[in-house]
Amino acid sequence: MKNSFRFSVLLLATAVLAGTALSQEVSFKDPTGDDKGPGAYIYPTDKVYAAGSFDLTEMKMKVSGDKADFSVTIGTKLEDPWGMGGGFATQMVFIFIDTDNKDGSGFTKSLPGLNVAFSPADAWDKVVILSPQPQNRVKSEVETKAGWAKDAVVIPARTRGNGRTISGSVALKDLGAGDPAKWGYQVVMQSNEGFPDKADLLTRKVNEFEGQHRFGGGNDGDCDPHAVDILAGKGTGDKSEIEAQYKMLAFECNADGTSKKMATLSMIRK
Ligand SMILES: [Ca+2]
Ligand SMILES: [Ca+2]
Ligand SMILES: [Ca+2]
Repeated sequence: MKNSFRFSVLLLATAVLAGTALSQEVSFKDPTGDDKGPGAYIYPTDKVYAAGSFDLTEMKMKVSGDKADFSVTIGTKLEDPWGMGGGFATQMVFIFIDTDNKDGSGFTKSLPGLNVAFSPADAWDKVVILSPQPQNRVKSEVETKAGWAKDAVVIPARTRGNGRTISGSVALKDLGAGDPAKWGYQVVMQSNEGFPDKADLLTRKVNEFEGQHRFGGGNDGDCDPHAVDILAGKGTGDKSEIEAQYKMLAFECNADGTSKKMATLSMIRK
């Protein structure tokens, strides 16, 4: 009797310890008003692209047990004007993660349609895609257009928009081993394009001039980052992160629209 009592106390203590170790949150904030890519991007003209729709304000990853719950908050209330069924429609979010912190380990190129690179020190190992498209559609786009990355792409079974927040859960093991608090993160805010260019992964283009469904302020070629908002600096939401973002997304094009200097992203770390 005495022994079995001691055993259950031990068991309880272990469960409490494991509980604290396995429940943790990583979060970053982003300033408002910087949903302009490298500084001059303009939203498409159709009214579905409401002001603030691509203004990242926060990214949270909450680990509980074997799950990682991601939530990304933007500058306005989410709407579903295209009837996607998940409470949002125009946004698409890429959360790149450097899980091993090893210089040169991972990918320095990003996914097709984003037109950004990562520095070798911040090469990414996994990317979580939050899209209003069904998981199978995103998966098949990845297989067709980015087969090289298919084992690194993690897509929640269901991604929902509610209020100003887009959220989705994935299995922690799909992100890798190690301590999520020590990983590097970068968030790229894009727009869900149901009829993408043949090489683009459901992403909306940025052109020189904005159109009904095209961002403006960039280049008609693929030398401009197709990224409307990203994390920068220490990811605290400080106003200085606006300039840091514009600097990180700076790009140069050749006359024919090919890249002279590609925007190169770094990871944000706690
Ligand atoms: Ca922002
Ligand atoms: Ca472009
Ligand atoms: Ca930003």
